[in-house]
Amino acid sequence: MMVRKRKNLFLFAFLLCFLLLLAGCSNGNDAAITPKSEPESESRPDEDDIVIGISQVGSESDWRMMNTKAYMDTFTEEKGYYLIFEDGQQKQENQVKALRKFILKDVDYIVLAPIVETGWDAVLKEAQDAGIPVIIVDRNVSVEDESLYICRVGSDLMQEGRNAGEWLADYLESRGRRNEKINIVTLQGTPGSTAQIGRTSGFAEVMEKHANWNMLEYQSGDFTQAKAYEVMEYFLDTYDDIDVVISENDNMTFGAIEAIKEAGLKLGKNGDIMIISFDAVRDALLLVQKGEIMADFECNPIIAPLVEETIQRLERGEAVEKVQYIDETYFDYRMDIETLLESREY
Ligand code: GZL
Repeated sequence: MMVRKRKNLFLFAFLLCFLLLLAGCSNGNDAAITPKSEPESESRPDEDDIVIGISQVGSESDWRMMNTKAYMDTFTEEKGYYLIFEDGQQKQENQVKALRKFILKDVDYIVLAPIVETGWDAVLKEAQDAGIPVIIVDRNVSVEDESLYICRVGSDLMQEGRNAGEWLADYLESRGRRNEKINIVTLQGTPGSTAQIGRTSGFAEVMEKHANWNMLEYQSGDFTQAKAYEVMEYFLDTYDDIDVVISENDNMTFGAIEAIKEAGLKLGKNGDIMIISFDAVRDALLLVQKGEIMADFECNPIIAPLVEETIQRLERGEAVEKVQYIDETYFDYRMDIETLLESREY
């Protein structure tokens, strides 16, 4: 009897342990049954790191990817920076959230690449009240109170548009087409972005000097290849005789070229349609070399070094200019692109 009892006791104890073990596994505490993967302990800035919060537009274009890479390559831990990078995924509300996160984290600097110009006053005021300097990069903001940001570092986007217009005027003059009626369509970038506003208005300024230039229509391709392909298809279905496409970035140009070729039309100076583009990313310059893009106006994405220089100046207590433009150029079908590409960073 004792033996059985002891056996029973043993059996009971075994069953009890087994049930407890099972309960431990099934009490919803996944940690007991899933492999322990200790969450990365969020790294912390060192005492004297300069903590920078960067709110980026998104990853909509080749240009943007290079712009982002330059920030990553510039603001490194080795150089004493602690970078918090937030991709806005092309939505202003995501960027506003990112800025509020940076304010909560009390970063030393906020670097904002604003997707559009308006809608920033409130959150920039919160940053100012928190004593966090804001540097606007790439595009611009339109705010009531310019003291809400320390400075802007980027391109003169309106000048890019003017340069494109003057290039077209010179080209047409050189081909004896000065007074010929020229039908133009424009693939615009993200509506309300400085790049779209600047390039459109800069080109329009030159167009006013040429009564024979006829802007058939503006449509947004949102700086993406896919949207621009659709818009170019619409343009080709709607207008019989398009002479020039103004495309406000290279990714939209890639989409436009696809649609134009599918329509059986030829590109270039001896073709049906000429394209003038912006950004001058490597893949587009190869198309300039082929003569499929007539001219490409550079928008230099490597802004980060000038932003770093500006932050270092601010760290030393120096005053900085309200706007700092980066150097830019252009490329056209007459140039030796292959040689130029050898010395080009992007
Ligand atoms: C220009 C930049 C634009 C590029 C596009 O400064 O904001 O945004 O021209 C990018 O390629 O999407």
